[in-house]
Amino acid sequence: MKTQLYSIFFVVIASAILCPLDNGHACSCIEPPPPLEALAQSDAVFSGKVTVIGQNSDDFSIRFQFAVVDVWKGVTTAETQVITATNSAACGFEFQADERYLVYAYQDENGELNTNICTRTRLLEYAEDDIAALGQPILSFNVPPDDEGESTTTEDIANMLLDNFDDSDSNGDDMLDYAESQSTIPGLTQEQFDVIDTDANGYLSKDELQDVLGGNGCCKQTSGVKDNVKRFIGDWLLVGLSLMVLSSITRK
Ligand SMILES: [Ca+2]
Ligand SMILES: [Ca+2]
Repeated sequence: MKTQLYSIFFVVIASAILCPLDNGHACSCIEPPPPLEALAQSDAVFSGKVTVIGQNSDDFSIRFQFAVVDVWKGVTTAETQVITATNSAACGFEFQADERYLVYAYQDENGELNTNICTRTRLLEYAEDDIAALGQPILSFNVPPDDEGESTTTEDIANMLLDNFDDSDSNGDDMLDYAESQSTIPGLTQEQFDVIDTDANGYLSKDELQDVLGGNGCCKQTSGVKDNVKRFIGDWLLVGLSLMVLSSITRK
């Protein structure tokens, strides 16, 4: 019990010491405009995954390399770099490796893309409203594979198209053209489409889709289940650990 009181006391003291310092240097922002206005004001808007952190950075700024996924403005390459201040007190955005973000960036005097926490830049998983408002990207690149099992591979694309074949086939000719395929997978690129369209007639047949899956559509779903099981076990391990820590504290 005593230990507990001490630790609460410590936290209170620590925050009293740390917070004023932090506030003294805090970055203050005005509320960013809604997505379309932010799009108009930005030089570049794209979604992408952080691949390299810190190359060619200096004391004040840090450079992040992104594998670009979707572009709404200002990026034409599959890789791009964005600079931000080194810490959040200077409004720097703390990008994490391998995470996906929606980035609103502006060009500095050297023509390099910059962003900060005062923009609408955010983790992609929290950017649903922005994505909806921004609409169709003007450009998309092959999504770089990651370990979250997202729809990235040709197999995944074929799986999704087969699952939604009849819904996608809006003219009912038993084939999917590019536009019909995009109605199921908005981010689908012509390149990805062409890979599956093996006879290059501009249409995907069920046979072509099944060929991609080796005829039996194996694997994908089971690996998803495996990931979920792994996550589930990981969660309970954490809960167990926290309980152990708690009980050891209260015992004292
Ligand atoms: Ca069709
Ligand atoms: Ca075809």
